[in-house]
Amino acid sequence: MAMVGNLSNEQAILAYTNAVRARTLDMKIISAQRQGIIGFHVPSQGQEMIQIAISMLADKEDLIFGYYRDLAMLLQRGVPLSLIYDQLLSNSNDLQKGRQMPDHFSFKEFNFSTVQSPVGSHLPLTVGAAYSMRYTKKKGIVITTFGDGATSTSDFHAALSMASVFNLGVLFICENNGWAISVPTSKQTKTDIYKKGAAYGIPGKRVDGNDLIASLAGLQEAFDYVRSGKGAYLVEALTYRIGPHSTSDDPKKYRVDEITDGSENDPIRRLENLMLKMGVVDSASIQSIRAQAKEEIDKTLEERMSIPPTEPSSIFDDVYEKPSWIQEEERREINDSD
Ligand SMILES: Cc1ncc(C[n+]2csc(CCOP(=O)(O)OP(=O)(O)O)c2C)c(N)n1
Ligand SMILES: [Mg+2]
Repeated sequence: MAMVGNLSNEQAILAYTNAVRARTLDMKIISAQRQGIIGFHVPSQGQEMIQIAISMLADKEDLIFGYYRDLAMLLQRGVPLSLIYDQLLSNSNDLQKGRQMPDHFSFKEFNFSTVQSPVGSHLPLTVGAAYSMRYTKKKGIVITTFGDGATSTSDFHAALSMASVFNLGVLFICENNGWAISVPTSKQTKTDIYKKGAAYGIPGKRVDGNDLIASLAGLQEAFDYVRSGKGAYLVEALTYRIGPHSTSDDPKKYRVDEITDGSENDPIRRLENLMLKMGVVDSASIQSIRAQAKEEIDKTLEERMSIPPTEPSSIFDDVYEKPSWIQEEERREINDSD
């Protein structure tokens, strides 16, 4: 039977479907941002394959410290679309009660820790989390993703150093999309990112993050290494940011797009072509996956938009065990001004 890599047909189709869902969702969010429905967005387009590969290999008990561009990873991990929209909309169903910028997700049930805004600041936390997991004899490893720009922060180096010295189970995965906003990777580093592990005694490898099968094969070795208790591992996944850094950015000012949505070198198109070649899907099933994704993504946004926003007075919740009289007074003022 023809197969895509070592994947069953079901696994390949699920991965493809989630990549298409992520791409479609991304475009929907940008459109909603332009209409003033969602405040801000950091697109994940182009980076879907490495993210899907990470989720395919991660176990449920593994703790993920992702970053703001990991939409496809979340979908493949099984996070419901409705919860993603609730966060983006800051509605009253938002698990973070509207206290985070859009895309700064936190899904405890899925072992996905809160996305941090300051670049690289989550990396030292992964070391603490891995230490705690070992101390409390919890199963699983810690997986973290970050951009090429994050490797220029001191937090990256502090994290690698500590993870190595304490022999901790952290899988560091750099999603090198070639850019840190308008700064190309060549202005971040003169050496290859995956080689930086060597300075800390951490093995490193580079994978083609735009190819699902290559990503899975490359990552497997890294997962096996970390799971075996040997220590941390650094993977550099070469990928590409299709489109702007965020909805506040215009990349035409500083670059020519090398990969565009739907072009032959688009990672989703590459998987699609492979699946067609292996006879895993035909063009009718591709059309149907795409149409279903669009319908689900349009319909779910409509549905979640009807949920009322987070109550402004909820800003006082979860801060003190017993609110002071000043906070009670302020809460009353907010409620009275409604
Ligand atoms: C400490 C810090 N410095 C600067 C910024 C502004 N900033 C936000 S994202 C970003 C670029 C990060 O690039 P990279 O790590 O490659 O991730 P990418 O956005 O390309 O996925 C910058 C400079 C920030 N959020 N935090
Ligand atoms: Mg980058």
